[in-house]
Amino acid sequence: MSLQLAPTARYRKDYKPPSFNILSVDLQFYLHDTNTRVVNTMQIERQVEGADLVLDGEKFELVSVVLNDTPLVAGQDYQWSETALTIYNAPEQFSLTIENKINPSANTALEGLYKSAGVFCSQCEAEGFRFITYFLDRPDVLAVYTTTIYAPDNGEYPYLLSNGNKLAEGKTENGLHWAKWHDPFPKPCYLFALVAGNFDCLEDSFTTAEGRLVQLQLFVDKGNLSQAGFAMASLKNSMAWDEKRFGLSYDLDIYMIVAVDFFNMGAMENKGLNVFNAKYVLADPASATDQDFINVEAVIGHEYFHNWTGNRVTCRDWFQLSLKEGLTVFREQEFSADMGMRAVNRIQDVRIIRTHQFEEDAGPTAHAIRPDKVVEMNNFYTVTIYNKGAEVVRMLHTLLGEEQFQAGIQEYISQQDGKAATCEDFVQAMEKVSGKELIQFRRWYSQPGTPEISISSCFKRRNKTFSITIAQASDKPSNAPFHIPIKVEFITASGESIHPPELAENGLIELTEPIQTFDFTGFNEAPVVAPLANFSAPVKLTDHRESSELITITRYATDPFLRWDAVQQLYVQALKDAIEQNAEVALPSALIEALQAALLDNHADPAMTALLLQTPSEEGLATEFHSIPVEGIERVVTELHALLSRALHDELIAAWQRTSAQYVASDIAGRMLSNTCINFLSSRHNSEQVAQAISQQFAAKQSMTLVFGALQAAVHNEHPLAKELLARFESDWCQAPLVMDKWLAVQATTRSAHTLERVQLLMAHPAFNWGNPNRIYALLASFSHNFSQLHRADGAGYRLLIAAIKRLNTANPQVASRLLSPLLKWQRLDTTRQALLRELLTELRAMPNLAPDLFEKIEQSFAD
Ligand code: 7MF
Ligand code: ZN
Repeated sequence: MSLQLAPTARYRKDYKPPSFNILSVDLQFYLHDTNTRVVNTMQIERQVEGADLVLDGEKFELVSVVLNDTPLVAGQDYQWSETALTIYNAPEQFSLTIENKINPSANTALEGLYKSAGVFCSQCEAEGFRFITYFLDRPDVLAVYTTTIYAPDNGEYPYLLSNGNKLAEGKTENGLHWAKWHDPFPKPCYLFALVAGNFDCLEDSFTTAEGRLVQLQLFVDKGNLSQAGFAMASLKNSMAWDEKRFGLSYDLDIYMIVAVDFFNMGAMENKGLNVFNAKYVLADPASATDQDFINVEAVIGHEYFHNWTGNRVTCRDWFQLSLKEGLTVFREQEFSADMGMRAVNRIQDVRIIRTHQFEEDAGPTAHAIRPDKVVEMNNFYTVTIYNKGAEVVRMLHTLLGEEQFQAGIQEYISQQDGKAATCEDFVQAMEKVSGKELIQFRRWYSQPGTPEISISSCFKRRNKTFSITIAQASDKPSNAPFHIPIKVEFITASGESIHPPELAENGLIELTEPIQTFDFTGFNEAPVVAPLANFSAPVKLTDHRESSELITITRYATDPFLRWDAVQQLYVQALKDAIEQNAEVALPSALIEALQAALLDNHADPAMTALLLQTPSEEGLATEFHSIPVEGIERVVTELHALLSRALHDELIAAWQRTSAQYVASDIAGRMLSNTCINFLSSRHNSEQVAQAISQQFAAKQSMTLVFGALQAAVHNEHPLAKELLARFESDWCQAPLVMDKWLAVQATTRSAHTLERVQLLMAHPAFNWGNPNRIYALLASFSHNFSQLHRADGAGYRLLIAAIKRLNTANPQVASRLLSPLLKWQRLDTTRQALLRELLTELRAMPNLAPDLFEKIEQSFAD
């Protein structure tokens, strides 16, 4: 046993307001690669009699502490440890100046202030400001920041950026230049940002609804300006949309976005100075797919929308993270939906919830959207906090309607502007404007787990009544019943939709009891019940449905999500049946006919047809099982792909020819269908027609969507053309790292027995780089979601991933921790795989200097 000290847990119930408040802070940075000097002057006010001032600070060198112009004496006036500086006998109101030194070049964790690829860059959320200087690093301490940046005036750092407005700039006598920034809005330190480097800058402006002119600046690496236009347009769209739909305008005179190559996450909403991973900024049709464009728009929107939901109103403590993230994801989803394909977006969001959030709920790291206990905050940027959090906000929207929901937002913001709020404050605002009681609804914040819904019905011909009985259960036995909004449609066998008088206009039923019956009148026959329209709640429907009913829903439901979901249920039932009966996969012929008809229908939305043909992923199917049958899942998913390729062959050819003949620049939906078709078709290895189709599509150099679609189809289906296309793609794009990420990912996600050896080779390829998170995500996170190859029976997949995690443990724990998640569900695997994983995880746990990020997750997976 190693004698490592367990990192300490923090509990939501222990929240206490800070003993001191920091009103304002003046920061001076003297940038240097290995020895950056920070001078930090804070105006501080005591809040609690008798308390010591304990400031957070880690991994830097303290130079001096001065209180009201008096130098303090170590050991007498203050004491410091690895993680904190304690000042004794601090007065009521005082100024405190701390000087310290940091080494940005050595900072490979990319948290705090770091230097990568010639750029100084900061990332402070959640608790990274403590790596920059001593501070009260908690979101309920809001200060006004003035920041002066000094850097060598040698051409390496023409841009010196921080939050707010630039007050002044100049040069010193000793070869430095400087810029001074002031942010008038009080903010927590996690929203602080500093960037210094050499960029190209795309300039634009936006006039707010009140007629204020806002300067917009988008900074990208030299030479990339031509790929910045779409992000700028998305920013302006976001600003206009937030005014129109939420009545919220931007508040500073300048909005800056910097795209950087080395970044752990997608992007960061620092006040007035967003920092973005370059992959969510740069996009042009030749090098970025349609999905890349959609992601850029969504992430630009997300960070912009944080200006009100996160920055102006921030979080009281990190247990409230979903207050800003769930709400901002909801806003971003609505923005994307209003900008483009609402139904397609909704279906894709539901897929994320079902494959990843339900998976998290079923595993050892399950947590409520407002957790009770945290060891390492970085582990809580999860699909539960973000995506389930957005679903909870969406349920409020469904229960209250757009008008009352918007009134609730206005109420919440006017009450909490400039403050640090809680989830409770948010629900109270919604309650106040609507008069709707949300006591039981609050359980969505406190209880983890996925509710399971089961529906039975009873038709009485004599009095034409139809009643449905809905039962709710939970995968977490201690859960009390939830308040669940369930939107339903009733459809007759002939496809008529029936709206009984007892059903609300919008089809909404509110389930609050463990079991509850709802009565409806005016039915001449028993209708087909189609529950959960628009996925009105993040729940599982557990009933086994008749194929004929699902076919009726697919044909006639008015809600596109319901039509798509019925097909998904047919796929899942067929796959589960084949596993359980150890039989070959078989689909109802009515489904095949419906898919054939959809492929041939000139008037059907090609995007919806593409989604109907999207079969369950192996990971998605695994969430259907408590005990995961790895080989069975791999077998039936492969069989279903082959079955559809065979049964739909002629229609796939026809649809591919139709869509590829009529591309226009904006035809995202057509390209989705082309790629879907070519993917099925590529499983035919000896068809000249198919080989030609692949080659023709791969040659469409103006569209990365098509080029990559063809490449992926060939590689994933191990088509004879795959090798050659990979080589050509590599030689075309070897100078473009973000495009090479696709090349790495497509190989790492191939369901082939050779994939693991290939990934091993690729770790030594020049396109890979252990220091850049994007490269690690592209190759290794992709592999970690390659179900069949990760779970190879010989354990080689596990060993590869664990070795990577060990290598990253000290270099970049956040990235290491993300790679670990797919390995934690060992308790749901067979005994052989359990043994393999237990041994590897035990070994990892014993590692010296194990990062708390990894410690917390391993502990959770071993608990009970
Ligand atoms: C869209 O939430 C959706 C989610 C934290 C970093 C961005 O704005 C953020 C930051 C993580 C994981 C996902 C996202 C972000 C972060 C994200 C980005 C765009 N406050 Br970690
Ligand atoms: Zn966010």
